[in-house]
Amino acid sequence: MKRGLMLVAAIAVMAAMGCQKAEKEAVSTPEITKAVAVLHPTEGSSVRGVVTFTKVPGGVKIVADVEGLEPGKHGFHIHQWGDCSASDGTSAGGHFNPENVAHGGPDASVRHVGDLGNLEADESGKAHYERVDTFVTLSGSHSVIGRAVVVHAKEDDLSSQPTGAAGLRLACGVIGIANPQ
Ligand SMILES: [Cu+2]
Ligand SMILES: [Zn+2]
Repeated sequence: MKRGLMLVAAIAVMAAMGCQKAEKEAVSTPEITKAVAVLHPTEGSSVRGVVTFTKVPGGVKIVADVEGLEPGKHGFHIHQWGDCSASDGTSAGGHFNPENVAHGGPDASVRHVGDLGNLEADESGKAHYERVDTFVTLSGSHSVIGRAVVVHAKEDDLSSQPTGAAGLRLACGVIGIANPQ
C-alpha cells in the first residue's frame, strides 16, 4: 500500500516536471521572423546602411538601404562569420556557403546562400534593394542569423569564383534578431 502511494507520487512529480520543461522550451525558443544588420563603413569608406530580413510566404524578404556609394553596381553578400572587427572587413570570411557549392547570381539554381547579387547606387550614391529570396532562412542550417552582410567596391560579375571579383569591402554589419513588431 505504502509502496503504491509512493509510486503514484513519483509519477505525479515526473509528470509535473515534464509539463514545466515543455512550457519553458516553448517560451525560450519563439520562431525568428525578422532580422536586421546595420552596415558600418570599413576604414577609409563612408558606406553605411540598414538591411532587414523578414519571413514572408515563399521565402525571406530582404530590403536594403545603403548610402555613401560610388554610382553603379556593388557586390552584396552574406558572409560566413558575423565578425566585422577587422578594419577592412576580412574577418567576416568568405561568402556564406553551407552547401559548399559554386558562387553564382541571386537567381541561379546553384549559388552560395549568401549570394545576393549587387546593389545599384544612383547618382547621389544611394542604393535601394528588395528581393524575396528562397535560399536565405532565419532558422536551420541556412539561417543567416549571426552571419554578416558585406558591401563591395566593385560589381559582382555573378560568375567569377569564388567571390564574383567584387573587390574590397566597403561596409560590414552583423545580422541580429530583430523585434518582429
Ligand atoms: Cu561579399
Ligand atoms: Zn558567393
